[in-house]
Formats: sequence, C-alpha cells, structure tokens
Amino acid sequence: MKQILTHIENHIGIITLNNDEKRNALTFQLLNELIEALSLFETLQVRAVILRAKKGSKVWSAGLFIDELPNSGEDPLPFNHPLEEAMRAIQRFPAPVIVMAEGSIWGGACDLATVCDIIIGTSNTSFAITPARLGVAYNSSGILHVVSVFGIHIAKEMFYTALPLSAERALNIGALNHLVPAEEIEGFTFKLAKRIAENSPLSVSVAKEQINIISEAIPLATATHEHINELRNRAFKSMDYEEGKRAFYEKRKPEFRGH
Ligand code: LCV
Repeated sequence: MKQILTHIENHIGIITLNNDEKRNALTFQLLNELIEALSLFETLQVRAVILRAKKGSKVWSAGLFIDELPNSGEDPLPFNHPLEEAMRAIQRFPAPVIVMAEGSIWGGACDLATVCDIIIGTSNTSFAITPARLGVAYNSSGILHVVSVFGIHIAKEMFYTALPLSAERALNIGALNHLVPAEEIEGFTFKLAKRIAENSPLSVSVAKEQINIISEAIPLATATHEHINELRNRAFKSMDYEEGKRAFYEKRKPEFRGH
C-alpha cells in the first residue's frame, strides 16, 4: 500500500501522509515515496508543495518508525538515512514546501517540518523532538534545524524534556507561520499556495535557495566535527539507547541509567 498519496492541481503538488494506523510514522518506504514524489513534482514544475496528513488528523506524524531504528552501536541517523535524504530533497526542491500541520508532530517528523519552508497549524498542532525519550543522540544537522527554527533556549527545552511544544508557543516564536481554526486550515493553506504559484517561480526558487544558503553558513573546524561524532557515538552505543526502544514497545516509562 502506498504510504503517501499525491496529486497536482493548479501547479500545486499535494502529498498526503497515508499511514494512519501507524500514526504516519516515517518508515523507509514512506520517506522514499516522499523523495520520489518530489522528483516527479520537480519534473512537472509544480510551483508549491503542500505536505499534509489526512483532514482532521490528531497526529501529523509520530516520527521515525521505531521498528526500523538500528540496534545499539549503529548511528540511528547516518548521512544517507532516508529521513536525511528526504530533508535534503525538500531543501533542494525548487519551490516552497508548505506543511499543513494538523495534529502532533514527533521526533524525526519535527526535524522534517523544520526544513520545510512554511508551517501552518491549528490549536491541536504541537512539536516534540524526542531523542531523550529513546536514548538517541540526534545528529548535528537536525539539531541545527531545530535551533534555527525554534531558537536556542526553546530548542534546548525541547531536546531536554522531549515534551510537545504547543501551537501557541510555536506561533509566538515564529516557528509556526500561521495558526488558524481547524475548519479553515485547508482553505487557508491552499490559498497561500495558490498565491505563491501565481508569482514568478524563478524568483521564488532563487529566494528559497539564497535564504537556505545564507541561513546555514556556519563554519566548523574539522576537529569540532570529530568531537561531535565522538559524543554521538557515546550515546548510540549506550544501554540507554536499547532501553528507550524496549520501553516504547512495552508501553512503559524508560528507566535510563546514563550509560
Ligand atoms: C513505530 C509507532 C510509532 C513510531 N514508530 O496511538 O527524534 S528521535 O531521535 O526520537 C527519532 C529516533 C524518532 O523520530 O523516534 C520516534 C519518536 N516518536 C515518538 O516518540 C512518538 C511515539 N508514538 C507515540 O507517542 C504515540 O503513538 C502518539 C502520541 C504519536 C499517538 O498515540 P495514540 O495513542 O494515538 P498509539 O500509540 O496507540 O499508536 C498507534 C500504533 O502506531 C504505532 C504504535 O506502536 C501503535 O501500533 P500498534 O497498533 O501495532 O500497537 N506507532 C506510533 N508511533 N514512531 N510505531
């Protein structure tokens, strides 16, 4: 079964997450289908993309599919992970990707939403980044995404507590572009996408690429990269990492021991 549904109307490409029974968890299959959809949309020169869950969803996406997390000792978010590939595909996509964010957004899906261009939510939208719940050490690019969208203090609180950030707080800090009533979000999102699609696609595309380049320009010494890798190795080789996954399946609170 396809885990995303796609269609195009008036130069707007719509991608609907279609894995409700697993709360739209980001499986390798779903992520690869997302990458394929963006490639097709680029060929068809769509001028805006809407990335959404089904109307009225309580969960936009539950984040990475925990069954597909590697065993202890392996990096859970390597450079070539389908989530990383999907995020780079979104950043490279030559038109704005708009998140129609109905429902809670968890973990890797929160990271994915931060690399999109515009996020529109309702009062039941929330954002949680959850590595601390699973004993995972998130990767640097993901941390940078969250810090750049939510700000360093809110990002720290999100990483430390793994608690959802409400739509109101996200709107106050500019992480959410618009917070609209649930019954209006579909019309509002399509109207914004239509407005973008009526503008010069070249000008919009160049603006997107320039903003992405300028906002990511942070020089890091090689030794700093190596230090970060050593830190992350310590976490994903830990017993805590295994405990996080086990606790999820046993539907209990994890008991982390710090090693
Ligand atoms: C596999 C799932 C999932 C799921 N994977 O429905 O950012 S990091 O570092 O953490 C990164 C590694 C990452 O993204 O990890 C995943 C982080 N995600 C989470 O911690 C959220 C885990 N999910 C939940 O807390 C709940 O499912 C929410 C609150 C999203 C929805 O709760 P609700 O009561 O509506 P269920 O929990 O009953 O889930 C329905 C089915 O989806 C599966 C879950 O195991 C259940 O399957 P069964 O019906 O077979 O029991 N499911 C949900 N999330 N991320 N499977």
